[in-house]
Amino acid sequence: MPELRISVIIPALNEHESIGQVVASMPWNLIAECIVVDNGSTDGTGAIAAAQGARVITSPRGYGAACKAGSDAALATSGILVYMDGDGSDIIADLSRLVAPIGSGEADFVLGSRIKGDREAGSMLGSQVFAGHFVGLLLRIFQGVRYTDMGPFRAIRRTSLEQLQMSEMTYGWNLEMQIKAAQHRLRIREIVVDYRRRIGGTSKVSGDLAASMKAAVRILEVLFRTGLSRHP
Ligand SMILES: Nc1nc2c(ncn2[C@@H]2O[C@H](COP(=O)(O)OP(=O)(O)OP(=O)(O)O)[C@@H](O)[C@H]2O)c(=O)[nH]1
Ligand SMILES: [Mg+2]
Repeated sequence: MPELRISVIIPALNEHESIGQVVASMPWNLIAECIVVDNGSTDGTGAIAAAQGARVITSPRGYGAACKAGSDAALATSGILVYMDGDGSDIIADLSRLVAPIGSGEADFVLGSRIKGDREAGSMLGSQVFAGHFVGLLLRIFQGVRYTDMGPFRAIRRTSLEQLQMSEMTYGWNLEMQIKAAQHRLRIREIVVDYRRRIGGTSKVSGDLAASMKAAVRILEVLFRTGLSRHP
C-alpha cells in the first residue's frame, strides 16, 4: 500500500493563548499540512496560526462546520485526516500512534480515547467521562461497536470519511462520525491517548454551562436520530 499523506485539521475559535504553541509543535516531518479553521475569532488566532506555518481557512460558524470545511480543504494528495483541538489539550506526540493503524491498512477510523489515558486533573469533567461510557453502552447495544469516549483527537481515512456524508455542523460532529463509522462497517480502533487542561483561554464547551447544555442536547439528538438504527 502506498504511504498515505496526512492533513491535520484544527477547529479553533479565540485560542490565541494556545494556537501558536499547538501549531509550532506539529510533527512537520510526518504531516503534509496543518489546517486551522478559524470561523470568527476576534483575538488574532488565525494570524498566530499562520505565522507558525498553518494554512488558515474560514468556514460557517460551528465546531462541525469547521471540521467539515477543514476536511473539504485538505490537500487532494492527503489520504488521512487527523482532527485535534486548538487549545493544547491533545498530546501531539500521540499522533504517530493514532495514524499507524490506518497507514498499515488495518483500520479506517482511529479514535483517541482519553478514558484510560493519563489525564491531568481537571482536564475532563466527570460528566464527560460518564457521557463517554453512557453513549458507549448504547452504541454497543444498537451498533455492536465498542467506544469509550467521544474525544476530539482522531484519524480517519479520507475515502472513508467521504462515505459517511457528515452533516452535523455543531458539537454532534464527533459522535456522528463514530455512529456512521459503525453503520458503514468501517474498521474501527480505539487507542489510549493522554489529555491535559487547555493551555489558556476560555472554554467554548465543557467549561461553559450554557454551551455544554447545548452540546449535550445536540449529542442526544444525534444519538437518537442516527444511533439507534443499524442502517445509515
Ligand atoms: N472554528 C471553530 N472552532 C471551535 C468552535 N467552537 C469550538 N471550537 C474549537 O473547538 C475546540 C474544542 O473547544 P473547547 O472549548 O476546547 O471545548 P472543551 O474541550 O469541551 O472545553 P475545555 O475543557 O475548556 O477545553 C477548541 O479548539 C475550540 O477553539 C467554533 O464554533 N468554530
Ligand atoms: Mg478543550
